[in-house]
Amino acid sequence: MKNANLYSALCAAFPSNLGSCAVETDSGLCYSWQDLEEASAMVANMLESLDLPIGARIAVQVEKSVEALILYLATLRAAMVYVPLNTAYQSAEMAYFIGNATPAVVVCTGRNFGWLSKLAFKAGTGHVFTLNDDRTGSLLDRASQFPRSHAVRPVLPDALAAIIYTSGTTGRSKGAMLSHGNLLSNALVLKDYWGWRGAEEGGDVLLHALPIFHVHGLFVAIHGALINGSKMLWCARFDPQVVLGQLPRATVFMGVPTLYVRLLAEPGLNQSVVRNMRLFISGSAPLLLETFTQWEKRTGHTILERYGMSETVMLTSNPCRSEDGPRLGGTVGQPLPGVQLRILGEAGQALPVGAIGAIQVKGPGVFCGYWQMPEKTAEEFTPDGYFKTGDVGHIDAAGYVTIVGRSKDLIISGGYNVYPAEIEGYINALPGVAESAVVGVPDADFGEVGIAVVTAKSGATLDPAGILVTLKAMLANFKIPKRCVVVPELPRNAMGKVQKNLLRQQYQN
Ligand code: MLC
Ligand code: AMP
Repeated sequence: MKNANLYSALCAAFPSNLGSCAVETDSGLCYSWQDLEEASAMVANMLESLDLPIGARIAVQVEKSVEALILYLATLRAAMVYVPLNTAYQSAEMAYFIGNATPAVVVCTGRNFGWLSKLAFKAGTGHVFTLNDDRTGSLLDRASQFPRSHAVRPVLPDALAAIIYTSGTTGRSKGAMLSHGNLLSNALVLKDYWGWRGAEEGGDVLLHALPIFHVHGLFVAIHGALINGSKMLWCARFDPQVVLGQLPRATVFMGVPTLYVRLLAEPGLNQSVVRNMRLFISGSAPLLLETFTQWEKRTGHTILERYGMSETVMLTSNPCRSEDGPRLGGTVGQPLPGVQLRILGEAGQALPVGAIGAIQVKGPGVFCGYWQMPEKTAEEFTPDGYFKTGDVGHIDAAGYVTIVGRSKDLIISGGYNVYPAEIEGYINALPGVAESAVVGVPDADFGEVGIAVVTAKSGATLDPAGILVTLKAMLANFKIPKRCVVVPELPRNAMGKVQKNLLRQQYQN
């Protein structure tokens, strides 16, 4: 069997000088390529010693650290399935993910061990380890007793590498299953398309400031650097001042639009700070034309905007090389090599150039389905094998795609997805609430934020601030609507459906 393990491909690209720095943290620590190889070998050996079946899920909710990256690499090496979870998730959300993924191993911060281990053991998880962002925890203690060498387990391309939870339109999250083949093909395409420079061409250096529990920070950014043997400057969290301080040492930066908005607010952002930069990439949410233009004016660099999803990894990109065409603000560029993208009308007919319709895609990065949800998977694919993205847009004669909206009821806030149906479910269950509608409105910092519009049961009095406080105790902080208003009734159309477009207009300021 030809080995298609993603780790083998990443490792094969490590530079010949394994002692050189692979990851430098913002606290000044340097991890060499050899450190990544040996530490991931130790953790992989430890995972294998647990006698888990191939494909066992390793669910991870930890703060960003290089050790968390090592755990991801170890999971790949051991042919187990990595299930990263946002650190903002609270107990009810975690109970759902653990119940759905049924992980054999859960790794959490020491701070959360008490409640999370109880929850995991109850759901049948056999092992719960801790991993903190200061290189402590039972995971590393255990792994330190294992050998520093490890034979990567060979896998076929369709073997699962990760399950990424994306919220569902009906409220419950769905786990998108991504294979080694999905992730490797996308990493290789982006390596070429974005012109990553190997060490012999001066070498790219990636400034990594995104969280590592979603596709953008974990796959696009990390795979990009590793498969090119490029060093990463690692920021534990996004702090514009720290990023500005590191920019002169970097050549590539990836961010969601909010990161660019916040950097633009820094007086210290100027052409001198970005003098060594080669490429600024934006994605995960729409980049406003205003941000694109201001960035060009202030820095002299044209942001490259790309488009992707948890279910598909990256789908389209503006060109990197000028000979491939200009980077057009407001567009997400052209389909990447290997991606077939089409725009369909409401009756399922192919639309002409420029017409707005549903975006559907096919390609090597498109996932293997939703974990244990065959009906949902079937619903999201067309009979001829295209995935329905839920995004709405058009494509021009030169092949540039523009996203104009979404058919899915989704708010993207600072690059995180918030599904109104989930929040409405929680609000509707509160005492005195008759019904609610959560809508997204424009926001200068997060791009879009949620507003909750609520009606009371007859005779009940609601306290909008109290509703938000209650929600905060139950849900991840980024899901909490930024405002709550109580109204006598929600606007409805003739079919009785709540007219969210009217609410969006009414509350947009
Ligand atoms: C934090 N808050 C948010 C928020 N992030 N609210 C809405 N949307 C968000 N994204 C809350 C906080 O809980 C806090 O509330 C208040 O807003 C202000 O917080 P902050 O200190 O300003 O937030 P900060 O910690 O700085 O985080 C902002 C951020 C972060 C932009 C750095 O959200 C972030 O890292 N976003 C990147 C998300 C990402 O990587 N997405 C990729 C998905 S992959 P309170 O009440 O507690 O004070 C994908 C596919 C693809 O989409 O194509 O890439
Ligand atoms: P996620 O489920 O977190 O992977 O989010 C995927 C969604 O993010 C896509 O379906 C799009 O709606 C959105 N998205 C990603 N990149 C862009 C972009 N460059 N412009 C607009 N929307 C984007």
